[in-house]
Amino acid sequence: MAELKNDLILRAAKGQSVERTPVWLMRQAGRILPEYRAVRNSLSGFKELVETPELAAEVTIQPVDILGVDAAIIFSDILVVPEAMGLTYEMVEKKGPWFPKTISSENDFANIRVADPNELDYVYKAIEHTLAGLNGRVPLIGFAGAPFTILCYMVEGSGSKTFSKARKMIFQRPDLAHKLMDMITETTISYLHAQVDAGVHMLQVFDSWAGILDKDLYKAFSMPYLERIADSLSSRVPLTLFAKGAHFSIDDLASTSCRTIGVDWNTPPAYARAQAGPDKTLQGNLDPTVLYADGKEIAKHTIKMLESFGSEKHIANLGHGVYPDTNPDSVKIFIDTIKSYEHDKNQ
Ligand code: 1CP
Repeated sequence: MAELKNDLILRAAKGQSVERTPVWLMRQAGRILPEYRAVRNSLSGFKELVETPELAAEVTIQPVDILGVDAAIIFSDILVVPEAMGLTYEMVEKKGPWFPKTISSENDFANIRVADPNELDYVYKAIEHTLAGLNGRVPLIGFAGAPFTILCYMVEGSGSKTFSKARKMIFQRPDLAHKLMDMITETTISYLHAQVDAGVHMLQVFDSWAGILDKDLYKAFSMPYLERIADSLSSRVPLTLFAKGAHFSIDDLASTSCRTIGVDWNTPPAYARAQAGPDKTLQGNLDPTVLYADGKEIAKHTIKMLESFGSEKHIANLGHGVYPDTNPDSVKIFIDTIKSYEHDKNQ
């Protein structure tokens, strides 16, 4: 594999010193770039792009070329895991994912299985193509959804503001919720190992719906599975846990073997650091809507963020994925402000 020319993000994740803070954006591949839409519009839909390794690699590399980020994230979706387990999804234009079959009772388990990681071969091929195209310019991040967030989609069948069917299962059939998350966890662990085998340099686990639980439920229904994933993978590559909305569980996340904890924009950096302790790297956390402001304002908020996190053990990012109608020039201001910022290391 090509030697990395820019390994800032890996050093920051490991807690080593860096010349400047590294930066990337959640959901940077796709969404905001006209170059992405050109590729996407030439195809039958989202799934064709995800399942065509050459094209997935092309859109993975676009933000590195166009925006100048310090890492690429493989173009895929967290929903490929439930699909490999037996629940196929459809990506409905302008609406989002939809699962014709869901899990609501014991009987529905007949439709699913722990997936053979080879079923996701197209992802590993996309990783190999991406690494060849990157040629060591920046590291490549692999990812998966957290078992709890995947359960939300498998039970609910689509996006939701409340995921009340998933929460209902936790109270009515906690045994089924655990059985399902056990299967998701096993699938996810072998899937992430296969991504590392294919060459990704680091991993992120997205628990996008963590914030619909409280601390006790999160500890009982998400943490054990995140722990298993972190324990199995973090000796191979640095692993980031991003539990959106779960500021109340940063201390629990910090007790796992992950290297980095993602911080959403609602959580003050000083609070996150106090909860996480001194060892972990923190990632985040600019409010994505700041990127709708004018350039001066974007730079001001970005510098405030950099100063709040400090010069070490920080990977700059937004507090959640970049919104689709964000102007790429504004993203560029965010990135360039970070790249040109010099921390006062005497403070
Ligand atoms: O092409 C299209 O127009 C479809 C839009 C799209 C894209 C570009 C979806 C549908 N998924 C993706 C790619 C994707 N998804 C990436 C890789 C590239 C990137 O954008 O950088 C990643 C990392 C994801 C992860 C993902 N998918 C998450 C976790 C991160 C987060 O934003 O919280 C979640 C929750 C999903 C589910 C999903 N996929 C797509 C949509 C619209 C949704 C959300 C559905 C909902 O509202 O519940």
